[in-house]
Parts: sequence; C-alpha cells; structure tokens
Amino acid sequence: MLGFLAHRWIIAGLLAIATLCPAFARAALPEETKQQRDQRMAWWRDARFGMFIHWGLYSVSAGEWKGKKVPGYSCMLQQTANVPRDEYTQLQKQFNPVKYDAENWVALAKRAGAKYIVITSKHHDGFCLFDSKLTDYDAMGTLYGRDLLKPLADECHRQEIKICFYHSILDWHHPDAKGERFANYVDHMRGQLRELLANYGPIGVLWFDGEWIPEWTEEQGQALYRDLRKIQPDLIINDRVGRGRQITRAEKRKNVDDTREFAGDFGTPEQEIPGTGMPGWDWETCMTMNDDWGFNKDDHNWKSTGDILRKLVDIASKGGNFLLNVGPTAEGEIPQPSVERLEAIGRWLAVNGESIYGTAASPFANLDWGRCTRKQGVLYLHVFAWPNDGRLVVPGLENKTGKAYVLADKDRKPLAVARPDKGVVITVPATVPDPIDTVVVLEIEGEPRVSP
Ligand code: H79
Repeated sequence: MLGFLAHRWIIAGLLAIATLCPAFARAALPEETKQQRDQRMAWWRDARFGMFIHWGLYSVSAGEWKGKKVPGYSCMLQQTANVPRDEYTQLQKQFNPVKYDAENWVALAKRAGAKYIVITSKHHDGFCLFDSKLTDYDAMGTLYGRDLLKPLADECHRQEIKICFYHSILDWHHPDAKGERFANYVDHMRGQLRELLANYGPIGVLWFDGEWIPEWTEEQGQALYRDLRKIQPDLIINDRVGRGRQITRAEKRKNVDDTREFAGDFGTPEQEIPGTGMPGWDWETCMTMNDDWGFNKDDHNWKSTGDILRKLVDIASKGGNFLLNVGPTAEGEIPQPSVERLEAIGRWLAVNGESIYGTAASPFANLDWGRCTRKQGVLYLHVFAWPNDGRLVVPGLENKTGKAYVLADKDRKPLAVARPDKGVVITVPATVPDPIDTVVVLEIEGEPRVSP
C-alpha cells in the first residue's frame, strides 16, 4: 500500500515538473521516456499510409435531403440542412448495409498498401457503428441489427493491419452534449470509449474530432488521454483529443511562440499538406479522394491516381503520414472510383514501397524535379518531372556515393554517377519509366549532408 502511494506521488511530481518545463512541450504523457514513446510510435511512423473510412447514417442521405443537394460535407448535413434531430434519427431505420463485407474492405486496404484503417465509430451525428450498451442510437437499432465494427476489427487482426477508431467529441444527438449538463455527456462518451477499448482487441489509434466545441477543455483532453492510455498503454491518440490544435492556431495568428504542453501524439492537418511538414512533431494529413468524407452521390470530382500518389510521396518526404479517405455507400460498398485508385496506389507501392515505408524526411529544402525520402545509407529520389537531357541533378549533396539504380528495375542496372564541383549528377534512361513517380535509389555513406 505504501509503495503504491509513493509511486503515485512520484508520478504526480513528474507531472508537475513536466507541466512547468517547456522542454516537455507536446509530450503528452510526461512519465513516458523518449525511448518508450519512440517504441510506441514505431509502427505508426513506419506505416506512412492508412485508410480512413467515413460510414454512418449520412451515407444513407448521401449528400441530399428531401431530394435536394446539400452543399458541403455529407456528414455535416444534419447541421447544414438544419434537419431536426428526430427527423434525422429516422435514417437509422433505413441503414441496412446488406453488401457489407469486412473481409473485402480489409483486403482492399491491404492491396492498396495501407498499414492501418481508421473507421468512424461515431461521427458528429452521434450514431454509433458499434454495439454500445449505452445507447440505442447504434448499429443494433438498424435493420441490419449487428455490430459493424466487430467484423472489421476481427478481419484487421486476422489480416494483420491495425484497426483504429475515429470518435467525435462533438455530438448532435446526445441531449447533454452541450450546455450545463455536459459532464453527463463526458461520462457517457468515456463509457463508450471504454467499450471500444474493451471489445475489439488492441486498437492502433484513437482519432478524435469535434474537439472545438466550447465545452471541451484542454484539461479534459489531457485527463481523457491519460485514462485511455491506462486501458491500452500502447494506444496512439491524435491531437484533437485536446485543444492544442485550436490554441496553437489562435496563438499563431497572434504570433505568440507557444511552448505549452498539449495532449495528443500527432498533428492532424486536414485536406492540406503543410509546406514544410511539422518539424519535430509526428503528423498525419487526412484527405478525401473526391470532395467529401461520407458517401455523396453527386460528388464525382475525383482526384487522379497520379495526384494522390504524389501527395503520398510529398507527405512522406516531409516526414508525415497520409490517411486517405473512402466513403462507402449505405449498402456497404466502397465506390468503384475509390477502389480503382486504391488498387493503382497498391500496384505502385508493391514495387516502390521501400521508398515510402519506414523512411525519414528529405534532407533537401527543395528539389525542382520531385521529392526525396531516405533510409540509413540510401536516398530515394522521387522523380515527378523526368529530365529531358537524361541528367538528374542532386543539388548540394556532399556525401560519398555508391550505386544508383531505378527501384522498379529488377536487375538494378547501375546508373552512372558523376561528381561535378557541387552535388551529384545521375545519368538516367532517356524515356521515363514511370510518368507519375520514378524512384531512383542513390546509395550514400553516412548521414546525408547537403550544402545550401
Ligand atoms: O470527419 C471529417 C469531417 O467531417 C470533419 N473532420 C474530418 C476528418 C470535419 N468536421 N468539421 N469540419 C471537418 C470542418 C469544420 C471546421 C470548423 Fe473549425 C470547426 C471551423 C470552425 C470549427 C476547426 C476548428 C477548424 C477551425 C477551427
């Protein structure tokens, strides 16, 4: 008993010191050493690519209300179209995903080369895709009448891909989710999160959203973060668990250098790739393939495979992850344009994955022909604009170099490497091997050194 108490006091002391010490800024659990954190984050940092799934009652309305297109995101429709709560709730009786096949979804994610799946356990509308004992506004109350997350989680464990849950703090359904009785709602939400961490095996990431509501505080976020990590210590939790994103955004506007500590393990730029990444911080860009998260029958504005692939490379070159979204239909089908794009990305990764998974950010500030990723002893030169004159210039590289070859070339035929006064010039084939991104591998000695 005494030992237990002493242990509590030591942790409390460390917490107090950490909160006062700016060096701990952005380390969400101060009692964790850097080494422990690196270990916990290792799979996620290596993964680089995940599949986001937005699925819920908004997949039934699919971007329209009473036959009219509703502008904006389909998953925001309840708010944007001003749908009364009890009218929106009727969608639950129409949600019947008879074509849902978890094995297929997971197999598609695997084929795409994604290393984790993040699915909406609950979005802003408050509807739960899982069997929650704490509400009837869940999958059990649909015609389908079965837990929709369980088969997906089981398949993820079986096919060895991480299962992760998105959970919205903002909730348009629960009567206490705003106002005086918010504490009741927080108890309810915590109860549901305990269900999610108890019933679906090990969870990779908890991905919060909707943290911007005025009732939610950074203190609540930190407390939640700690309690969730006590249940599954290896859990990774995004920055939207607390208010760090909003506070830093507001402070940045005021040009204040903020060194306060915020809850969460990684930053979450949405629909954007930060120009220079988020140096010194783990981060993940989440993005849609068309213009919507949830299924939208009127949205045909699909990004091209090349565009998406280059975004993945761009993100990797800045040290981030890419969480690419699909919005399945209410019947449970992933739209064909999404399938095609995911499969094309998978074909590229099957050949070039070495240049993405487990890589670190580029040592170059800027490359006019493309991007760079790296691993111990190698640079991966991602050539988007193939040189017309057959000379690929690697500016300012000072390291001693070894072999160079096209990664997709099975024979690894060596390319000539020249060392003019500054940098490196690689002689590449006249015709472009892959117009989207040809990866040229360049072996180097030691850590990359680049002169400006
Ligand atoms: O689930 C997807 C979207 O439905 C959800 N996030 C992704 C992952 C989303 N909900 N709302 N939005 C995106 C846009 C909301 C933007 C705002 Fe704000 C919320 C504007 C003001 C409050 C966040 C906080 C951005 C600026 C401040």
